Amino acid sequence: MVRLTAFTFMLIVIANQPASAFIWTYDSPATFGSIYNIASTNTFDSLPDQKLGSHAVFDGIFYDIANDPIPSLWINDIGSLAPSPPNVLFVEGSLEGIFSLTFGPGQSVEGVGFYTETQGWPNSWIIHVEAVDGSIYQNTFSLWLDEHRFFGFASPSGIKSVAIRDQPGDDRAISFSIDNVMRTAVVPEPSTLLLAALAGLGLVAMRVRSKR
Ligand SMILES: [Ca+2]
Repeated sequence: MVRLTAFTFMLIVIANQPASAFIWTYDSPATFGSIYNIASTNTFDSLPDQKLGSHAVFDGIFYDIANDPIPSLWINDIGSLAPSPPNVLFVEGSLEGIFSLTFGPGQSVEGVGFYTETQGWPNSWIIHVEAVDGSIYQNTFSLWLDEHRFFGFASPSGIKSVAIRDQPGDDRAISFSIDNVMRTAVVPEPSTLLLAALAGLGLVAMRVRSKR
């Protein structure tokens, strides 16, 4: 009965929210992959070992480390226990560094998912996700040495960015890898679509005027 009441309450809360004000989270890649139409999955395994610097783009995903004096992204085989060995995208940053996944200016995806994995030592991080409609999901997570965990996020309005930074207080720099990055199609944000539509209307108006 208590459970039913809680469920009913939850339904009422959901019913009162705008339909798009959500970020759904998934901890199983199988579930995530069965719900969403996955357009690309990057295992990083076909890429040679290399240092990428503070910015890289793969499969329409922009990987970046900001606010960091010595940022580095690497493709390497440091993740021996990675979900798809040998290679991972390894993120090496300082305490202040913020690692992010975005999809280009004015672009979003319905869903994005990936594994995180530790290298070297256990640590804690803050993960921060923003949707196009302004919804925010934020949480902390910890991983043991060589443990990996899947994170999937989706929003009807579109996921705009996923950022990971160090959890203050544990005095350890961001140092982790990500692997098997899945995403749905990259689409322009609604505001971008509106601007494009307005620009299109403007062109039509100009053509009509020039014909007169
Ligand atoms: Ca891999």
